[in-house]
Amino acid sequence: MKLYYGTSSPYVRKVVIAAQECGLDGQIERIDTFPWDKDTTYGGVNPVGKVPALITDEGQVIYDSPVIVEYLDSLHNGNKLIPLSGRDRYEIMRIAALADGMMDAVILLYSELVRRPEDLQWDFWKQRMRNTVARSLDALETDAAIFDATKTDLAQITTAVGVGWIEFRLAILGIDFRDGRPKLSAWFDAFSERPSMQQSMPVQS
Ligand SMILES: N[C@@H](CCC(=O)N[C@@H](CS)C(=O)NCC(=O)O)C(=O)O
Repeated sequence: MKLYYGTSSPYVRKVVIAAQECGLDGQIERIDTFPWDKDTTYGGVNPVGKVPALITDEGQVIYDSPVIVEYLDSLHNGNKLIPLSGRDRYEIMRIAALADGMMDAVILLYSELVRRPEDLQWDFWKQRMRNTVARSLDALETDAAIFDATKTDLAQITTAVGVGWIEFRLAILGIDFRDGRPKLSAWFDAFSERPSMQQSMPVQS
């Protein structure tokens, strides 16, 4: 399999962690991709122009990150990252959607702060994204009550890459996810000990 990859993307990190937790990381070749490059041809792989995308051994193209994780989860018989049925399946998918939505908001905020010239930045928009991130983190503080760092699933992986990225970009965003969120904070520290987390730390690209 081939993974269109970026070293600082939390969505890519989600897939890398999932692959390792599923015992599949040795089967994935990484293709370094910078979707913001003005000359990139990556839109021919994923028309939306976002990493990650996966090419399966059969040549099928799969995106975006939740779909890739579901595909990887179908390739092994161990502990499933997404339960196949029942209430737990929808609870895990809901929390993963919450953490994905939080990442979407924080990345829009980051893009506004870093990619847009300061005199063109829109304060209303930045505050709206900050509010979304704060509400989502508060909801994850509640959801962290059911997290168990000794196990793994899509909800925990997505939350970990989301809050990990907020911490990675702390100096630019000025958002301390730990502030007033002791459960989320303690869970993240414990979950971060997993080898899949240690071996996928974000790196500035
Ligand atoms: N929903 C997508 C989001 C992926 C995404 O936003 N990737 C960012 C990198 S962190 C990207 O490639 N951005 C390039 C762009 O927006 O043009 C997923 O889960 O895979």
